[in-house]
Amino acid sequence: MADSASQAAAVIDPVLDFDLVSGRVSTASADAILAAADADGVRIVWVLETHPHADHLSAAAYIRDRTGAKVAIGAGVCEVQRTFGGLLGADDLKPDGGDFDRLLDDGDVLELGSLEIRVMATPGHTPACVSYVVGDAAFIGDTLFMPDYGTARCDFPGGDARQLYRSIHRILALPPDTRLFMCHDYKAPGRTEFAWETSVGVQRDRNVHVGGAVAEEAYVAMREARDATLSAPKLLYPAIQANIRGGRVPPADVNSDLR
Ligand SMILES: N[C@@H](CCC(=O)N[C@@H](CS)C(=O)NCC(=O)O)C(=O)O
Ligand SMILES: [Fe+2]
Repeated sequence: MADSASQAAAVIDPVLDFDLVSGRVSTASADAILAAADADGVRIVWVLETHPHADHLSAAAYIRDRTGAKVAIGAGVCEVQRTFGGLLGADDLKPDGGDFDRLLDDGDVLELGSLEIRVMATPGHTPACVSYVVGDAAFIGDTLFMPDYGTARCDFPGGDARQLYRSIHRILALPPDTRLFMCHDYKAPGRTEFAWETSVGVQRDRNVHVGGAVAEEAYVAMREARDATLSAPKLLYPAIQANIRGGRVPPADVNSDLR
C-alpha cells in the first residue's frame, strides 16, 4: 500500500520463504516486494503484521534491515510470546515485545505520508490479530476469508471462536463498499483461481460461515466443530520461532556445531 502524494509505502504480512525439508530460508518473495517498491519509486516505511503467523515465516526483519522500515504488530503478540517463548526456549526474546518497533492497540492511528492507517483489534484467530483500515480499504488478516471459503480457524493458543465472531462483525459494520483484502486464499472447492479482494457488502450477503446474519451461537458451534478436524499447520514451529522474534530466525542452540 502506498501514498501517491509522498511515495511512502507499507508492506503488509511479507513472507520469508522456508523450505521445510532443508530447514533453509530464502528471500526470493521478499526481494520481489523490494523490487516492486523500487520499480514504483516508493519508500517502505512500515511493515505491518496482521498477526504472528502460524503457517509461514515473516520477512519483517529482513525488510526492516534492507529499508529501515518500522515493524508494527498487535500488542497481543506479548501473550503469544509468553505462550510459546518458554516452550521453544526463546531466551533471547526482548521483554515487552521489544523485538517489534511498535505494538498496536485498537484505535491507534499510523501515518503513511498523507494517509492515516486506522488499527482495529480483531482477535479470535489469535489474541494479537489486528486489521488495518485506510480510506475505503481494509486489510483484515485472518478473520474472514473469501466469501466462498468462510473464516479463519480459532483453535490456536489464545484463539476464540466467539471473539472472532465479534471481530468479524466489527469488520462487517464498515461501509458496505469497503474493499477487503484477504490474508490467505485457500480456494474453495470448485474454484481454480486465487482471489484476494472482496467487499463488506458481499461478505455480509454471501460469506458461507457468517453471511445472511448467522447467529453467534450457531457460528461458534460450527467453528469449533470444524477446528476439531484441522491438523496443525505444516510450518507451525518454524513459523512461530521466527515470528515471535519479529521475523528473526532463532540463534543457534548452545550445543550447535554450526555456531
Ligand atoms: N494446511 C495449511 C493450514 C494452514 C492454516 O491452518 N491456516 C489458518 C490461517 S493461519 C486457517 O485459518 N485455516 C482455515 C482452514 O484451514 O480452514 C498448512 O499446513 O499450512
Ligand atoms: Fe493465520
